[in-house]
Amino acid sequence: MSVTVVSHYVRILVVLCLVGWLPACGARPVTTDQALIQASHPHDPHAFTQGLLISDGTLFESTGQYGHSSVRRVNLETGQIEQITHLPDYYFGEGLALVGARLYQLTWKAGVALVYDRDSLERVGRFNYSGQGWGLTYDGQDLIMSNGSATLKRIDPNDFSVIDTIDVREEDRPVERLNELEYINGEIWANIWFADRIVRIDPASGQVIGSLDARALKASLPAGGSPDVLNGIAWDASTRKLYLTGKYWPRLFEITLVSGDTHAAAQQP
Ligand SMILES: [Ca+2]
Repeated sequence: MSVTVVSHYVRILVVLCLVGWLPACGARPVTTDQALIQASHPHDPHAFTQGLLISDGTLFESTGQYGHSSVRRVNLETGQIEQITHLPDYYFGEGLALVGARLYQLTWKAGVALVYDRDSLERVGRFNYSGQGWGLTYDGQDLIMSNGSATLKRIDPNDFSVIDTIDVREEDRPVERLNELEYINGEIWANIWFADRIVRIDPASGQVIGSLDARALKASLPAGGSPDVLNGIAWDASTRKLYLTGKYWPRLFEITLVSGDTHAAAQQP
């Protein structure tokens, strides 16, 4: 191969890398934003939060642990539980998503997705799935489900069949331990289990396009209790407000992002 031809191919590879068509070239540094607290609200410190979402200004939450799992409707401002359905002791509640008037709740290793009426929280159906169920969200067409690995599944909400998978990578490395999920403005946001960190994922490529350092939130919790890891992202599409909490956290935080290179803990008194 002549030098001219090699040079030609190198130029093509560089162009493909620049437009992101070659995954192996996608090792671009990911910008990490910080969480700036705008407000905080009471949150049940006994709730082992596994799923969180907001619809019409109301918080819906799934909690885990055998014997303590539930799905609940919660007042966003006061943290008061307005309605609750307890799960049988053999279910460990996990991710939660809303599709129309139906709530879908995963049950970790049981392989059962429970379906509830959104208003009454009465069970109206169930589906089976294979493997573990961790986080769940809805993009307006498909459910998106995590299982603790670096691979998300696209799920048909009509029969819970797997439509497709999304391999999540950050700078060419798989991102393991993807947990609670939220679909926000065309992106999938995912808690990383035990990292107090959230990654923002491009659903089409699986590439991490940004991240959020949320360690300042746990540090600002009042003393006492036994707060566990960050796990709960809820986006209120009507007010465009973002809420985060964690397992056994006594507060639910409304936050905004402080972009980029601000590495100091960004929080208001
Ligand atoms: Ca969520």
